Amino acid sequence: MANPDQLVLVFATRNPATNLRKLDRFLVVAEVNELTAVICVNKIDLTGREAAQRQFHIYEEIGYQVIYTSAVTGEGVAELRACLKDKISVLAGSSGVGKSSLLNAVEPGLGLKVREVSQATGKGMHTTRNAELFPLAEGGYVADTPGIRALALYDLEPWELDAYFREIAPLVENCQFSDCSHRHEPNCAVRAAVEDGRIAPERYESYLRLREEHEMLDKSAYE
Ligand SMILES: Nc1nc2c(ncn2[C@@H]2O[C@H](COP(=O)(O)OP(=O)(O)O)[C@@H](O)[C@H]2O)c(=O)[nH]1
Ligand SMILES: [Mg+2]
Ligand SMILES: [Zn+2]
Repeated sequence: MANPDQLVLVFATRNPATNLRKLDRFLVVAEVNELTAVICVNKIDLTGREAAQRQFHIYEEIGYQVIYTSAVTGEGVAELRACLKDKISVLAGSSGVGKSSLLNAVEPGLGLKVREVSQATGKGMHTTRNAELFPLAEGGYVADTPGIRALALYDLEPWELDAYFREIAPLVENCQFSDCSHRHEPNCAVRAAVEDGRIAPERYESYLRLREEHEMLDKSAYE
């Protein structure tokens, strides 16, 4: 596939429940690959726009574009369409968040298969199998991926994560220790920012979890 210009990370306000850890992981993937990340929060018809904004405003605050949509009511679809215009975009997100529905709304005529939700389990069946690149009438291309949940961040040293959390990156030079892990060291600028609300606790939590994961990966590489 041609190099994409942007990664559109699709999440649902509910059904399936929002997984912010996953969003933070995707954002790191985007930063590592120097891809613009746009966050699309779908199914706002289920919660209302305000509730969705309360949940996602922390991402707007750190500079990501967040588009609030409903493939059912059409709200936000024009904004999403404008965002996709003339670019090569990859839509990523868990199955069931509404990626195919959104693309059908953006581009009537695509006729992408929307999965049926099983009445018995409430879980959907997989219908999107392989990534395909669709041309958009207004210009640009978009790929509907089968989900990039398998995306791991192998070639990354734990401390390199600092650079990929936008709000953490500029602070680390103020930590007392240059190899600060931002966990327990004295005079840590990152923890200070978490304590006085400049960094959202959820984001800090994601940072710590990803870092831990990388430390494990690092260790297992030598075993
Ligand atoms: N309420 C609501 N349901 C939606 C919305 N978008 C998609 N759905 C439903 O969510 C389910 C999964 O949609 P689909 O487009 O197949 O998701 P995908 O797996 O991400 O491609 C289907 O039952 C859709 O009808 C939305 O904005 N609001
Ligand atoms: Mg789909
Ligand atoms: Zn620190």
